[in-house]
Amino acid sequence: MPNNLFSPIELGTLRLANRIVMAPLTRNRAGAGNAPQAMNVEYYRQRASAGLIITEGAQISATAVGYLATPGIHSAEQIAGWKQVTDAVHSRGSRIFLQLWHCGRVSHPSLQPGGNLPVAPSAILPAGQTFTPNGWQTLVMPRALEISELPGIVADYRQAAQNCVTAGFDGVEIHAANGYLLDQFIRDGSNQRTDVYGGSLENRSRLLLEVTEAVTGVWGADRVGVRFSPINSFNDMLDSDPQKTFDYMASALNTFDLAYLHGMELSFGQGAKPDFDFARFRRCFKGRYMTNGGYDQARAEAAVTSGYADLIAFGALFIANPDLPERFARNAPLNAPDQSSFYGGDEKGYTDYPFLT
Ligand code: 8OZ
Repeated sequence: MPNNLFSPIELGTLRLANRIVMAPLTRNRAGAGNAPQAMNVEYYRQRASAGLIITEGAQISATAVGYLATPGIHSAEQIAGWKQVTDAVHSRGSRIFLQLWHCGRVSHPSLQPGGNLPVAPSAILPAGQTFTPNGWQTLVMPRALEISELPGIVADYRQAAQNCVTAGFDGVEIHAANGYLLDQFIRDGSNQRTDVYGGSLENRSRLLLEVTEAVTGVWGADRVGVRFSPINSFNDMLDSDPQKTFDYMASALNTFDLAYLHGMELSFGQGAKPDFDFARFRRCFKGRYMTNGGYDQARAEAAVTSGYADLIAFGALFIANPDLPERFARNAPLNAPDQSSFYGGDEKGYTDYPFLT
């Protein structure tokens, strides 16, 4: 019998009840000090029939922030807030990884400590906007990181990973997708460095691999996943040869024996969508593959039964259907996601989607 969406799966010593994953989803509803608050606890608790929950991106440091009201994982109150979340998810028997996030150039001085410029591999102005205390703001020219600052960024990832242990998580996902800092180093449209962090693929992978080394040093490799988005032009991202770049990145991770590689297979940016062979990319990675990007139940089942993917992450469907696995199992109708309440706001469009009766 081939596996299906409801087959349990082991990630190292971690047993997941099914292969239905709640995708990482920015919702901009953190509380004071960017700490998770009661409604966030309820939101994740409601969705704990997923085999695995990956949290929304959480800032690894105060400078890693890129948007208003996104949670961090660097202060005591943030760690305490996340502990409430992990306790709630564990009380329902599910598992939860935190997504480690550094936004890099996708930020704004109004969000940064001291009103400083956001940081990036290179001083290249990205087209785009972010949501700040003063509403939507156009992105600004970032400051290129000095090579001497990079060990500090790796140390911030290490400390954030350690904070995830304290907060009771089961593991972490390194966000290297969607145009944020690690992706900015990987793709050559945003990285024009002339030091050992730019130029060749080996150099462009360096920060990712140093971060992965640091984070797996805290957690063990089998509790760490990495997320890429090879064709996503969101946040003004571009690469001159995405297939070569991301086949290289996927292969480079093989030395770690990670829990999974996570491929976000869509583009939600304005730029051109390059040709890309995801099956080839997936084969470059020798471990478990999690796929994401507009999957419905039928496509997800096909991806698992064919062996293409081991896990499927659902985003919008999990926003709108807190009991998504049960709905799939019963072939029940799905609630439609309300886009207008995705980012920011209160319980409306967050914890008030109905369960099956
Ligand atoms: C949408 C809006 C804000 C952030 C990502 C964290 O794309 C995000 C994000 C998505 O990974």
